[in-house]
Amino acid sequence: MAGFTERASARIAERLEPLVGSAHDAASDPPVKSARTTVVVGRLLGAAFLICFGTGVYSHLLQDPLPWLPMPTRPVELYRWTQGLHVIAGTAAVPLLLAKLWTVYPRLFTWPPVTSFAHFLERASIAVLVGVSLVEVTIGLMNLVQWYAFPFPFRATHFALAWVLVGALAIHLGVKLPVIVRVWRRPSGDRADATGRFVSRRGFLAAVGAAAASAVALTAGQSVPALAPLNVLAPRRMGVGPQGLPINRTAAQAGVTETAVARDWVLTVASPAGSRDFTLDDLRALPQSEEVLPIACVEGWSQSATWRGVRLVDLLAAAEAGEPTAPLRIESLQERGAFARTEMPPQYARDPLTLVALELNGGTLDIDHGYPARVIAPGRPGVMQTKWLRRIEVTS
Ligand SMILES: Nc1nc2c(c(=O)[nH]1)N[C@H]1C(S)=C(S)[C@@H](COP(=O)(O)O)O[C@H]1N2
Ligand SMILES: [Mo]
Repeated sequence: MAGFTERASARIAERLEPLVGSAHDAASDPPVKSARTTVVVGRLLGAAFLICFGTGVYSHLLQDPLPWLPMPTRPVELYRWTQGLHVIAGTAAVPLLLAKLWTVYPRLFTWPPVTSFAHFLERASIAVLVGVSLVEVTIGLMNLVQWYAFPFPFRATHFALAWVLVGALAIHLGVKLPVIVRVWRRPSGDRADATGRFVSRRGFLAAVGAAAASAVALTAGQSVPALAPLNVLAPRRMGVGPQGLPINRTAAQAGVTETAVARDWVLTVASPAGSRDFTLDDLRALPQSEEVLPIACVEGWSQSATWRGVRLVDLLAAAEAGEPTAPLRIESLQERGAFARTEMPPQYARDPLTLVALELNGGTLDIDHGYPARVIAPGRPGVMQTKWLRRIEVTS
């Protein structure tokens, strides 16, 4: 099998070579900018982008579910892992992308710009790849620090560009296959450049690796407990916030400081069978359950916490709302904003771990964590864990 793959790629490489023109590992290239360096950095960057793509698609499927593709509620930390990985790989991609561009940038401005149709395809795919990659990592980083200084919606744009990036990456890999295959087969080794200066390829790769590792080490602590002490760059710190848990949007930012503590607050549970209002005392009088579940924010930070409250299935039963078979509509006291309303697919509503939480880490929910009541469900993105509940509707 390995022999076959090797022969096939060698054959493709042979065929493509005349189309692509001279490969750029000419002897005059300094080793630090040799094809080998570019390919090695490219491999890592490609891996980082593919991790980002896979975990990104997963995140979008959770946030915009397809009716025929039910997403899993377990393991409870699954989204914590996938989204933590997404942000870690995206962070590592920044130094890798800069290094990759540095090794090739003189070639980006060669003249004449286009010599053949194959060359045109190659150059067009590279232009798209470079442009889209830079935009993707830039708006991704800006989203981490919640700096929305661009005039387009983040999530839809980040997602659409990801598909463009993966398409351009596939074309790029096809076109560059001869160089990639050649590098794969030839033994490595440093050599001095034409001017006699010795620029070490290994040294360069070590520096790039160290930059990527530091970027990850100084931020990954927002989701990886063991690295928490090193987290000096990420905006959220593990354990820092009311009740030892970070906050994404405060009650003041959501405009609920008065409605959340109003004396006449009730949680309405509605269904085709009718509707029932629960006061906070009513909710406290129902059987209480305690679960350890994470908040896993799309922006990369995540943390486990102990939640206590009414199982959603018990609440629906108390309201005689029946077994959920369609998405629940969940509304917050918050009036504006994308998270004021969310939908919960039925498998989460039926999961016994899903709570209408009234307490967090042993105390009454802090107002910034969603007092009087919030949703907490296993395996879901933080954005769907609606705070300051007002109404839950079972649809059919
Ligand atoms: N009503 C409402 N609920 C919300 C939000 C919000 O802005 N409004 N933010 C969500 C996001 S993005 C996250 S990560 C979690 C954070 O929960 P915490 O602030 O209790 O840690 O709450 C979610 N619930
Ligand atoms: Mo979030």
